[in-house]
Formats: sequence, structure tokens, C-alpha cells
Amino acid sequence: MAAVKGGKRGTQWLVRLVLAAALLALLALSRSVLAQTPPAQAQKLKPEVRKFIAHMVRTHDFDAQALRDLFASARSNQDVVRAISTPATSRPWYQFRPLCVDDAQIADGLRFWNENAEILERARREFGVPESIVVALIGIESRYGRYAGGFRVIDSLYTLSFEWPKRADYFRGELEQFLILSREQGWDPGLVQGSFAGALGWPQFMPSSYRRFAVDYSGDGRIDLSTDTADIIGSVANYLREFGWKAGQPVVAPARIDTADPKPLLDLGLKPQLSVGQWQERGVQSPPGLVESLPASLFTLDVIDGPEYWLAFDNFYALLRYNYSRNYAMAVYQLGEEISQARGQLAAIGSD
Ligand SMILES: [Ca+2]
Repeated sequence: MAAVKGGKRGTQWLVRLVLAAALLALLALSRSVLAQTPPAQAQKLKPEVRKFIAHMVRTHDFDAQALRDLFASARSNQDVVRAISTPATSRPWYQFRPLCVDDAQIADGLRFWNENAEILERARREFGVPESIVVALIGIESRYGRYAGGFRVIDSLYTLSFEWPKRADYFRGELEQFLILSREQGWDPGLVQGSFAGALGWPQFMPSSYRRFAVDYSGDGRIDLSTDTADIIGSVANYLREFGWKAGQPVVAPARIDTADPKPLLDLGLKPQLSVGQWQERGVQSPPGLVESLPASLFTLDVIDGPEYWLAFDNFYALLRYNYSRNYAMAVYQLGEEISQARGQLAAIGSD
């Protein structure tokens, strides 16, 4: 027994000694890493990055060394470039719709609506945006938070600002907003997760939108689009109202074209410029009951057996300002309709 005890004690001591030695070695290593690596890496920062840092220091009073360290840790990510170069929204509508409107998405939307019915109703009263639209939009953006992250935002925005010239100016603006937002929110910008484009939270707000349009709808004094459901709902509704959502007005209406060449009409673009009556004069027929003075635009969707024509109103254009894709805006609308219908059917069954 004694020998065993002694032996055990001896082993523990040896283990401790080895651990202590390893710890000391690690500390020494990390100290030398801390001492040497950041300046060495910072020297490698591209001239544009150093220029950007200087701008942040000069304009927004950021700490230069902290930003040099942050950008030394930023990784260029080719998955980001791949994702932004091949957006799902560029597929034809008949391929895109099933990605957004399916039974699982409808069931999830129904659950989210039921769980948050009061806040959604309040948002409809205060911002004029119906529940179906808010619910469908959050579902399509992130499947209710399930796909809100996946990328380190600093890596996404670094890549798109400095390694992808196509929209570098836009993304440098978002990077600037992201750093300011992180400071305002008390986030460590090196830890924040978001989409490949740097979009944040359940509604996938870009940093500039987060700062301008997100609202504290729960009234707890903080804005949190990752965990505070009321903030998420209120912020989406506020965003759409800011971009011209009009309470009680339609989103789209099916159209029929009585003209040989619709191209000049389609070339007028997605911003509503002519009234329903003026469209009729140009051979674009819409269902009866629409107010003739309502501003509308004309667009097509790719369905299997030819194009489908639609008139789009200001509310469709508000959805486009969230994501400038006809497919996207139409998917939000149609998913909202499906969820709304499913909810109506359940209520009918419940009242039988
Ligand atoms: Ca809040």
C-alpha cells in the first residue's frame, strides 16, 4: 500500500513537473509570438488596408494598433467570393421558388407567427407591414436564425473590400460601418459571425442598415438582431416602412400583355413609374378591382412554359430594397401568402 501511495504521489509530481514545464514553454512561446508576429504581419498589410486603417483612425478615432492587429488576423476567404459571384437569386424563378417556398419553411413560419403573434400584430399596427411579410422575410433570410452565421464577418468584409474589386467601395463602406457598429454594441469585431456578405442576425442586416434601421422593439434599451425576437420583428417592419411600404396596398398583381413587343415596357424598370390605368393604355391588362391611379411597374418571372407577367406596386419595390432581386421579393410575398393561408386553415379547423 505505502509503495503504491508513494508511487502514485511520485507520478503526480512528475506529471505536474512536465505540465509546468510545458506551460512555461507555451508562455514563453506565446510571449515571443505576441511580441513579434503582429508587427511582422502588420507590415504585410496591403497598402489599401493601411490606408483604410488611417481613415478609421482619422475619421472615427479608432486605435491604429488595434485595427492593425484585427486586420493581421483577417483571412481572405475564397468561399466568400464564390458565394457572392453565384447568388441563388440569379437562378430562374422555377428553380428559385422551391428553395424558398416549401412545406418545412411554411411550418417553421407558422410556428414563428404563433409564438410571436402579439409582437407581429403590434408591428403591423405601428409600421403597416402585415405579419405574413415579416414572418416570410425572416424565414427566407435565415430560416429563423438557423443560417444567420457561418462566416467571420471581418473575414467576409475584408475579402470583399480588398480582394474583390467589383464592389470594393460598397463593401469598404460596410466594413467601416461594421467597425463602428461593433464599438457601439461592445462586440469584439474579430468574433462576430454573419453571412458571406457580412450580413448580421436573423434578418441579415448589413452593418449600415443595422445602424440606421434596426430598432429596440422589446424596450430593454439594447438592439439585438440575434436573440431579441421583438427587435428582429420591429427592425424588419421599420426597414420596409422606411423604404416605402404602404399599409393595406397590394404587393403584386398578375398581368396579361396585349402587345407584340413587351420589351420597351419591361425596360421601364422595377421602380413603379406608370399608373395601373397608364399600363392599361399600353396594353397591359390587370385583374379588375385595382385602383387605376396606383403606381406600378411591370416585370417577368421565368416559369417553365414561358415568361409570367406581373405588375408590381410600391410594396414590391420596398421588398426589392431589402434584396434587389425579383425572385427574392416574389418569394417573400408568395411564402407569406402560403403561411397566411395555412394559418387561416388551422384557425378554421380550430373553430369548427
Ligand atoms: Ca431590445
